[in-house]
Amino acid sequence: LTRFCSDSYQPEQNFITSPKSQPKQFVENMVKENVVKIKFKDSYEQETCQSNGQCSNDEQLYQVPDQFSQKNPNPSNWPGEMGEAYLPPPQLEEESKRRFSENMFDIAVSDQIALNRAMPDIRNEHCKAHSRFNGPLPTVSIIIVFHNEGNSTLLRTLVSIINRTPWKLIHEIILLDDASVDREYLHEPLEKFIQTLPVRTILLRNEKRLGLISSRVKAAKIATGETLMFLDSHVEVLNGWLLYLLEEIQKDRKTIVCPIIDVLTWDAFQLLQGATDIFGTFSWKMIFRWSKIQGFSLSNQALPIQTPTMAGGLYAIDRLYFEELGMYDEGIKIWGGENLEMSFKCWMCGGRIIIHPCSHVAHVFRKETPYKFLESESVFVTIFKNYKRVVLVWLDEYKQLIYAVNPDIKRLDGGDVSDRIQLRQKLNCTSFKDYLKRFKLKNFPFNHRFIGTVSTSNHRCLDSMMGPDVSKGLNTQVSAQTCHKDGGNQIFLYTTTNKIHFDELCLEPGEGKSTANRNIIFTICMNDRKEQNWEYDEQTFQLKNEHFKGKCLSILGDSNVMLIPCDTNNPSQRWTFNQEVEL
Ligand code: LR7
Ligand code: MN
Repeated sequence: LTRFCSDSYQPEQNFITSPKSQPKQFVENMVKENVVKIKFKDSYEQETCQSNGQCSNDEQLYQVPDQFSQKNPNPSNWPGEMGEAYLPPPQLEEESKRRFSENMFDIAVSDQIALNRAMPDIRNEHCKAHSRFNGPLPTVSIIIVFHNEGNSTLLRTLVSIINRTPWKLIHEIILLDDASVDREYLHEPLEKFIQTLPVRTILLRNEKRLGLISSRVKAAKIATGETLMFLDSHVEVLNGWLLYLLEEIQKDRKTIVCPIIDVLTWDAFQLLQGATDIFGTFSWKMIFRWSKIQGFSLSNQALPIQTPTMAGGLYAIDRLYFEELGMYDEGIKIWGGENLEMSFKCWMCGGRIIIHPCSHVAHVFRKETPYKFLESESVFVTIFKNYKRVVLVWLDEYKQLIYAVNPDIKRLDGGDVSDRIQLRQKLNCTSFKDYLKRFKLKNFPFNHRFIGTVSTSNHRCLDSMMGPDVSKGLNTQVSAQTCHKDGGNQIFLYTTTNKIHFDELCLEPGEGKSTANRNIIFTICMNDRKEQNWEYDEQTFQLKNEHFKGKCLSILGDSNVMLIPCDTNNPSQRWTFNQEVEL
């Protein structure tokens, strides 16, 4: 067995790992003069060591460090150790409430948790069996952009990186302060803090706020590592996280690799394991979504999973490949949609995106966004303009569907995208349809029969009555409303396999006694589920359920959409599809 020596860098004797203290005070006590903004890796060099204590400078071997070999682990009763929940005790409640809105997570709780708290090794057995890597693996520039980040959350991000990553792989860490306001601890204390890190760390500041996207581009332009690793500024990386990611890039440089995103709760900083049987998709409203893999098997849990889209915050990419792909569209302001731009671009132009189930990074999920976007417009306007750019450049004819469902995206002007269209031409990319064909995304079929409103002869339209988060619409009832001609929730899609979709959900009769009429609800679409299949009778205009023979889709009363016995005389069973989107 080999493991990393901690002789040259002893976390236990150093403030980085020092416990419960208030980080700000802490840093000031521990670090003396000399404010420099760049710390070059010099005297500290991690080495691989034999269990007999003999160290070798084997450049080729990387091993997932065994965190329990730490000489002096923190007492197990310290707050948050092993990712346990820590809720504010009575004496902390006041501070906890008062400061909550600074970050929209409980910074008072975070401050009580050691920067080097131990975390469980949540890798599965298949991953644990793969813990030695023969290199050389590419080096990495870790890029962390932050705006008004909490102190202890940012420092814990850094300490977790130092404690759980072979330093020889870290070419540098680039921190970019995106014009944070009134946060003294992000100035001198942070500058002093990074001096103590055993890897080269660069701290840059934006004079004016650029937003996450332009900031990442700015950082990437000065990065010199072979790969880039983007992280949010409130994460804790877990054992082995980076090795699995870099190995995939080593195998194929046109690969974007994402870790599993585990959850740190905003109230208790508790570690909750992220699902490993999921992939990314996106909704008709251009919102990133997770989807479960059907029939996921245990045997392949150490193998990466291809994902059509990524969440965007945490991923590794070859630095020159990032450049080849045109980095990000800097017309995208603050953030939003950039993850889809990167996803479409990568897949449509010869690359691939994977999630590695062995790589775990825990991310603090906030209660809500604590900061403003642009002064001049609302968050939604900024985000929809961003989406508009992505739609114009990448979605081809499918943009009509997005526009129909979200007229704001159609209406808003995202600015000039000609340089991004040129990029797409230069990269020689395939069509959006080919991308859909490859993944067979259920909500974006490529050979469907119809997209538009579905109305009865008495001018009532099917309506989903859904908010922006379609997943919240699962198991809710389908409604009938006056046809309003504004698209949105009245846009449905009818497939060649007789399913009626709203986005990723399908219409299906809900539970009920066999004799009773059933409400129609939204459920997860499943190929072989006959209850979801509706045969359209072009003579009678009825929609006949394939499972419940002799029953038809109908409106009862004003707005109840129900399954009732078919009756050709009933005008509420006579449906018309009004094609509104031509694909
Ligand atoms: O103006 C800004 N400048 C910044 O530097 C606004 C934000 N930021 C920083 C901020 O400090 C943070 O480090 O940008 C990062 C992301 O902002 P968050 O943490 O407020 O938002 P989020 O966690 O919801 O971010 C997710 O969605 C964004 C929009 O597309 C980005 O893609 C983020 O990178 C993304 N984060 C993740 O994917 C982590 C996992 C969450 C999920 C799913
Ligand atoms: Mn975040």
